[in-house]
Amino acid sequence: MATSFSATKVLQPLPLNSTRSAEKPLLAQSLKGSSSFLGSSSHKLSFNKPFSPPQSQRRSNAVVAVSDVVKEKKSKSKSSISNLLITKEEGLELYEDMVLGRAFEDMCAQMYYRGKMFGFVHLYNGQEAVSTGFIKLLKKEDSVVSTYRDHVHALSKGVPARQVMSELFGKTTGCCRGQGGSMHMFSKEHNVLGGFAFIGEGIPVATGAAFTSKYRREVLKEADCDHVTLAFFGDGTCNNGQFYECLNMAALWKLPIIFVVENNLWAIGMSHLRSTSDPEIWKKGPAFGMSGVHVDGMDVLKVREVAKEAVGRARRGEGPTLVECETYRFRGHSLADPDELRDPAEKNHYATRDPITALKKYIFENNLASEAELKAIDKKIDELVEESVEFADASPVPARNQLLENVFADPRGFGIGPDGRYRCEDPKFTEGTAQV
Ligand SMILES: Cc1ncc(C[n+]2csc(CCOP(=O)(O)OP(=O)(O)O)c2C)c(N)n1
Ligand SMILES: [Mg+2]
Repeated sequence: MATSFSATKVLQPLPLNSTRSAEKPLLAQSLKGSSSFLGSSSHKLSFNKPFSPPQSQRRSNAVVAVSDVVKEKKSKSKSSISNLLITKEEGLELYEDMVLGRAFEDMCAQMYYRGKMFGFVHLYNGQEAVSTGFIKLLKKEDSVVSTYRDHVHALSKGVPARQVMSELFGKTTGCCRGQGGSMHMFSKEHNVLGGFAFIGEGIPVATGAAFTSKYRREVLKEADCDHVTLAFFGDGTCNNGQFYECLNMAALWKLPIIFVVENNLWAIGMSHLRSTSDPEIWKKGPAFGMSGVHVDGMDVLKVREVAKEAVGRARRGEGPTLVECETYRFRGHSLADPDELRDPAEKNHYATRDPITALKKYIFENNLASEAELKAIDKKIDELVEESVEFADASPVPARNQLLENVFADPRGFGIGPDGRYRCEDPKFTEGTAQV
């Protein structure tokens, strides 16, 4: 839909014979970019200044609200049905997925503080429009690669809530049999190729998955193999070398991959604008010969329009896309983070842009569904999430001898002693011995 792209900034790769000299000097571009892009309040290191909405207003030419897109469409045609960005069924599917993500994460917070989960737990609240907007367009065979903030990506891709919750509880019924935990969601069946604790670690895995699809189609002649891969990662991760290496390879080999940057403006307590020379991440796509797109990541309909274009390009064999979704996390970096570094005014500003509220508004304004219908979805999801907790709680913990499974290709010599038994079966195993 042509109008939807008024909601975004899109850069196509430069033609081979063009040079940067035809453009504005890079430094000027970057300075201009940093003064007119992104809504973080701390880029001038003015942590205590009141949050200034003009930042986001100044870039509102590029990122407009869904309601504006709709208004624009309405003025061109009188048929309201054909103007809509989604059908009723699509609207309800998107709503349900976002509500599931939110309710699941809220429940995780409760369970974490009750001591049901171990290690770090990073929640996705506020970013739901990105996961839903992209993943709900995928086929089952398509792959998703996530980060440590991975529960909701797994849910959107169809991993049952009870399997994700059980994994968080470290139980055998979890999607990794309780061996992965919060940061390592994986499901072969759903082509969720992992959450990763090290930042940037998933990007080469995603690039490899995309290479596999291309190899199967072009070398093994599996003509129907048009699978695409989505790699999700954050703004802070874009300052990591693996990101650039993979952009290069993906563009070079025209891989069916979409690099989805969830720019929530912060990397733990480090402001994106303070740590990145050119904060407009989407511009890095054309530098490698691929399209770069910036989209309002608090608006699921705009994300979905951008995703359609990028997924279509990948499926047609026309190569990768770099999409920067500008979003915000509503909670601290992890549940162990007191979240005292971010300006409350900034947090309040983004709270007013809640992606679930925005979709609800769109649904009501366009008479796609009634309040009762949405409430029924809320209730269904609450029950589903409650059930996932009951299931996880009642599930068994793994046996001790599962500890080293899937850690080494052949655990003999590492985890298995000369008697053929797992060393971890020795009651003294957890006391820490140099032999293991
Ligand atoms: C290789 C590596 N270096 C450092 C860290 C520590 N670390 C954990 S999260 C994080 C910030 C990442 O921020 P971003 O990519 O913006 O993702 P977000 O948490 O905002 O989703 C860092 C530096 C890590 N996990 N891995
Ligand atoms: Mg971030």
